[in-house]
Amino acid sequence: MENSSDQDTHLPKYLQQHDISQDCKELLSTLPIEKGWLKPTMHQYQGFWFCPTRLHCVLSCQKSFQAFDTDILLVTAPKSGTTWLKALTFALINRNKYPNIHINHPLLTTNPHDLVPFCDRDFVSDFKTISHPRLYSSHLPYELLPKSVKDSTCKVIYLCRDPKDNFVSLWHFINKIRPKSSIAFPFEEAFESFCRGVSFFGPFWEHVLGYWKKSLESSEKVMFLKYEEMKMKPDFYLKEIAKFLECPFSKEEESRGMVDDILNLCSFEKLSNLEVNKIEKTSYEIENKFFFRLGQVGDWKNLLTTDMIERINTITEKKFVKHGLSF
Ligand code: PAP
Repeated sequence: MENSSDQDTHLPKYLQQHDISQDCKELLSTLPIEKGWLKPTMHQYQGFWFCPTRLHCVLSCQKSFQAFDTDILLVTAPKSGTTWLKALTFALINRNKYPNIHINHPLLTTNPHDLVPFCDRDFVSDFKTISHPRLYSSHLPYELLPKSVKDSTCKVIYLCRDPKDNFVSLWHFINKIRPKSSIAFPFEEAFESFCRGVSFFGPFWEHVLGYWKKSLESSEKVMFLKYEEMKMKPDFYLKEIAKFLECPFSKEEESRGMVDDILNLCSFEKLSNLEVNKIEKTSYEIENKFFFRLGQVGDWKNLLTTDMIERINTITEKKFVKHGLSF
């Protein structure tokens, strides 16, 4: 078996540990620590869990990222539908720029993750060249967003997903990107970790609640969406997103079939079958195909035991019901 630094070189670059700043290393040594899903450790910073490399990026984002009032920020807990939301919003706000959606649209040749960067990971390199209004994303909990994001009038769209599907999707994804030589995190152990809140940017429930509460308080700032509802009524929600971003579809656009065109372009079936998403990698070296698995609601029924379902449902009810939120 290889040691952990040998395994590091088989991970995407952004998960390799040698670039972590001295400040971050010092901070890491003071934080609560748990066994990681992918890397040996995860660390709890201001109530949320991170692997060391991402915490390094999060700290520099918090320190230096400057939001503009016109920015659009897409936020998800990992595996809640980030790729889909990125595609939809990119296509929506650029619909005048690329009217010929079936022929020369960037989504036909570029993975949504390379069109919409993460401010908590990529901003140092990419954010100077991004055109306005800037569209970018984050997995950060509301509490940890850079101050300028909270203070500005920029718009935040949050997409969440049933924690059971979120866990199952995360489990599959981690196993795909894990170096082949590394020891897998056993399913039961991963479930245990997830339920105790120890998952990327978790606790999952606190992540969701932060944005849910903010959306109730300030609905012009934060739009709160559920993956399951979007799957059921995608046209309704795409139009709602357009209204939220103050670029509603005109009657003429609707009658031209613009809403359906965008939904078709961004559908799981279309995106997952594009050459770019079958054989290429993102700029941060993850195979694009790993972001497309099933794209359905309810796959948890195939993996979770009755006890697991009861456990996770109980946590969800306990945490969410008193805030008027349910799945
Ligand atoms: P990320 O947070 O790491 O970027 P994210 O896109 O949220 O990943 O997670 C991928 C999930 O979204 C996968 O779910 P699954 O494992 O349950 O299948 C993936 O299949 C699903 N997904 C990707 N693209 C789409 C799409 N266009 N429509 C619906 N679901 C999608």
